[in-house]
Amino acid sequence: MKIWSAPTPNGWKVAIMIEELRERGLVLDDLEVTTVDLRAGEQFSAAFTAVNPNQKIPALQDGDITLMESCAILQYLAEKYPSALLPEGAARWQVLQWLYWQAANLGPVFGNKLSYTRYLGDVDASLRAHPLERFGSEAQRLLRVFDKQLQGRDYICGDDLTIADIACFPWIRGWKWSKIDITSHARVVDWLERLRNHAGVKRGVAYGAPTGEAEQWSEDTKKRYVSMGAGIASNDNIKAS
Ligand SMILES: N[C@@H](CCC(=O)N[C@@H](CS)C(=O)NCC(=O)O)C(=O)O
Repeated sequence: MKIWSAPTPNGWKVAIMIEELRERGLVLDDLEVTTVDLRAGEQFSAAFTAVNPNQKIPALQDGDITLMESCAILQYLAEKYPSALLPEGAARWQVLQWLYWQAANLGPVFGNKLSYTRYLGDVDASLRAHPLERFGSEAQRLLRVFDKQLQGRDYICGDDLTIADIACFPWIRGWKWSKIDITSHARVVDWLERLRNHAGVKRGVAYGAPTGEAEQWSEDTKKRYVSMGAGIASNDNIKAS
């Protein structure tokens, strides 16, 4: 089985999944993880496009199956290596519902807020004002939905960590970077701390991070991320591809 990834929120979902499966004693020994250099534009290469026509990480290939979309990959891995990360029966639908909620709402909204906050500095401030307001207020609405769901629950769907939590975690943990204030959502803050303490989560977020920087980036790493994101977010790049 091959996975193409990078140290970004959607990449970390898969890294955390691999490490949480290992925490549960599952053996993923036929696994090969390749890092795609997004700054160098490797996602646009013919070889990678053959695996993922959407030209974004992560992607997976397992025998005849090729998959794009991080949440589809989480579900695939959870089905291939069964565990409480994707329970059976009615609980499964709860998890899948929140997994799709992440893919359709939390990811795009937090991702767009991040882009306008950090990566589109060359775009006139007056043009950025509306998307910043729109994605900022929508992010706060989603956090209210999330906080309410966590009422009486340690994890999104109950007492156990699932792939829905894994999908949401990398975006929520980057709240300072995207300048989406989570501090008025007490249950989300507690949930974030709970997730951080999982051994698999700790190892997963360290994938691709300079040693010791998984939680707190150096100024050099921040600069590197801004330049990487600026290239990805720029319209010139979209035209070129
Ligand atoms: N909905 C997709 C989003 C994937 C995505 O946006 N990946 C980003 C990194 S987090 C990427 O590859 N960006 C490179 C580009 O846009 O050129 C998923 O969940 O897999």
